[in-house]
Amino acid sequence: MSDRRTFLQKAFGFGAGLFAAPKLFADSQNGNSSRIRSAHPGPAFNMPVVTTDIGDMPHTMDGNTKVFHLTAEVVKQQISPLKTIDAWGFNGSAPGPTIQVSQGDHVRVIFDNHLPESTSMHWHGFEVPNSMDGMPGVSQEPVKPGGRFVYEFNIHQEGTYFYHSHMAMQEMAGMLGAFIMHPKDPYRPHCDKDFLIHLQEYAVLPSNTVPNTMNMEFNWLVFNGKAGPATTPLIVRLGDRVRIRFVNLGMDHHPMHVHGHTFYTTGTEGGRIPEPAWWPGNTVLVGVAQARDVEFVANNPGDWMIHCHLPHHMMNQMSSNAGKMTRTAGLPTGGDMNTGMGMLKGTPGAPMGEDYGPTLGRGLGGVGNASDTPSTNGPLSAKKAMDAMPDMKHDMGNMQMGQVGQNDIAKNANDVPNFPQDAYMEGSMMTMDEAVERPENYGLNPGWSGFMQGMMTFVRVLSPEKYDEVIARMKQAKRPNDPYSSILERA
Ligand SMILES: [Cu+2]
Repeated sequence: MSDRRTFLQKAFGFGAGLFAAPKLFADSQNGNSSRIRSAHPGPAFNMPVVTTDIGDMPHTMDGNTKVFHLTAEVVKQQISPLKTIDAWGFNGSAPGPTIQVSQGDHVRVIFDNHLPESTSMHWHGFEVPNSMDGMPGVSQEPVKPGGRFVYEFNIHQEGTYFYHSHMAMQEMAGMLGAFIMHPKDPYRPHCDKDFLIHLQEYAVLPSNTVPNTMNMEFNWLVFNGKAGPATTPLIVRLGDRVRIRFVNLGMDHHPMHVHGHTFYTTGTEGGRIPEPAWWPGNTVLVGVAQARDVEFVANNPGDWMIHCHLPHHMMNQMSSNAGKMTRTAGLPTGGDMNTGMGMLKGTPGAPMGEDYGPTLGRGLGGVGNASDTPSTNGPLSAKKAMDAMPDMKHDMGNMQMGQVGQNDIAKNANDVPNFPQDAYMEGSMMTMDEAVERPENYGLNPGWSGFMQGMMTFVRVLSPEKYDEVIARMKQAKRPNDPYSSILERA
């Protein structure tokens, strides 16, 4: 802009004052200039994108070619402190690491298949030659187990793109990743922080580690491969202009909601939206196979939720039934979510049948049972269940279960229809601040983690002093391949 202004000034002798008018007009058109401009503006440049909990894929140069090594493999993905699943991903994580290139780059991706079956790599939305599209059996032969395929193409687009296996079930097992094409001309206004959040869902039965890619009842809803409260918050400084790129490669659409701020949707999976066509909101629907970039000035201090607004996507280990039936004395035990998810055998073949009723989706063999937790065929005693989850804070006084503590529930709770709606799901019972401790969580309200599940995280809009303190702690942690490294290097 400044170059152009200088040029125009020279060419036409325009005074600087004339150029202030269009900017004022643009601001008033958008209602509030503080919503549009960062509090600390500088020259526009492309900030590297931070993919929390995932990070970037490194590259090497071969002449003018950016070379990436992408390996499809089975990965252990810890989605929550007590839940590690066997996903299929890339280079050690699911989703795979984010690839970042610039418009005009020439890119080579050396793709190795370490999976037990064939696959290929599709470049979603890329305008590349057909032979590079990664459609197995059509544009190329499938890449066999142990096989390799080299993809090579020019980048002439810009925006938020992604890569994924073109085998549907492989995609649902975690085979996806982000591919950022930074624009040759940096976007304006400049964003001080640029984040990416993958939206994914897994169906993993209790005491299992393998996602059932055919199941439509997803019980683990994750951002960048982590379920709340294990998600890492987005750390920003008060006044920063922030971009968040939501990417959805799953089975459901996700209405992504940000608290405390009004954002503009500035980009899609097809690249940047011209500024006059941006639209304001606080919730943006991110459909399957879509990306949505939103931008806002973080001018409202505090720890603000970012979450999918589908109620079932704000939970972990969801189950089918709730209500009084779970609270009668003498529960038949051992019923599990296999049953609760509708995989009934024998009679009665209905979830509400007496044989199953009280245990459905609740009696997982113990309170808060999870795959990596010792389990029995019968209920664990409260003590055993707690001993098995040492990192969790078990505040008996605050437990929501009427049998244990009374603090959080009314005396007549068991007589109220529909109670409990959220036993096992929410509340301070499952507080695990310490289990998910990390520098980005420093200073959060004690007990915060008990109310974070599924697709939930924060954007923490911190005062300069608090921001500096959290950043200092993040630096101090010296984490290898820190997804935040590009910000920490600048801080
Ligand atoms: Cu959702």
